[in-house]
Amino acid sequence: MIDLRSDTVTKPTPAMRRAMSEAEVGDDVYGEDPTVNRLQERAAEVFDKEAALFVPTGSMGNQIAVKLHTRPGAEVVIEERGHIYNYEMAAMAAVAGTLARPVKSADGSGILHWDDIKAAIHANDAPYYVAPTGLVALENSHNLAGGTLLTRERTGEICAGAHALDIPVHLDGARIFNAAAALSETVAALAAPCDSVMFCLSKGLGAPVGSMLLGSRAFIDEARRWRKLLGGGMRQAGVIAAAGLVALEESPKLLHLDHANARRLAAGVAELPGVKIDPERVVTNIVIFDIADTGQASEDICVRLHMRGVLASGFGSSIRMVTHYDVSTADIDAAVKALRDVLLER
Ligand code: TLP
Repeated sequence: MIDLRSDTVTKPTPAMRRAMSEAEVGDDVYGEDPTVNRLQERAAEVFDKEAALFVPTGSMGNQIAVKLHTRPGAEVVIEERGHIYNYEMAAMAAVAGTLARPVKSADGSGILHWDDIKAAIHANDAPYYVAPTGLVALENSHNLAGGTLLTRERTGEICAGAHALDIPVHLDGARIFNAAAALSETVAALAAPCDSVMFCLSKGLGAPVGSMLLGSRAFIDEARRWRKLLGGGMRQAGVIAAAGLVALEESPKLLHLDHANARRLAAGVAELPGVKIDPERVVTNIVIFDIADTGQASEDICVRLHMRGVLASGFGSSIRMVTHYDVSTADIDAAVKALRDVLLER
């Protein structure tokens, strides 16, 4: 199977498995797991933030951040396809008691400008019957917008605008290492103006489990309490943190290969009848294309791709394919061929 459903499907590398089997462990609820502590210190260093917390999932990291930055009844301004809003089980309502205020990017790229955000903000001087804005939530790279990017400058502009109104900014950086590779920036520079950032070890970086939440020391101390409250206090978690350390050190340098494969995939599918995609917009490892003009349903196409050994995700009139280190350039060519066969078969 050529599995292009997501980069979450990556299996741990031999180096990760070795590190896991040799990991020194302790009880992390007591703060005594040396490998978890090392991962947290190293992540804080790489991101140039005061502190970091190892959390089981990206969703938990994001939702702790939403909870800590807001009060119940506040709104969270977020791009309309943002993961925190669409794919985290309405946790921002269930856990933090907040309401999403979704905004569109003017050009449909998913890349917001401060002006798009400003128009959606209810500042302290808004009429009393309007919910105040408690948080701006950004996503880099932006998954459902097709892995699009926020530059350092754009993030800085948005944070400056929000901070001038005393509104914090959280960055869902599940794939911030992909963003950094594509922009030739450091993750620290991309996250610098944000009050908190979450990134995933378990996506393109290839670790089996885990994400990191980063911010000020006081924020992370409080986040640790909320991780426990949500059932995320882990014990000998060094076994998985060890793989995370390998992922953090080794995997970022390989992401450009996934991006080249994504560009190759985009160029290939752009040639197929009824497929709409602008290959110029494919800049990281996510390829989303519209199949409305093929006259076929995305679910149906995915089922028939599956029969040809290719897994993809269909939603609405779109199909998403994500490249990662477990797919080769030959796999990409085979996937394009399988899609061509599926589309021409009717
Ligand atoms: N994304 C998954 C699905 O949930 C859609 C995927 O296959 O891409 N932020 C972003 C931007 C994400 O893409 C994801 C997962 C998360 C947060 C949540 O991470 P997990 O799955 O660890 O809770």
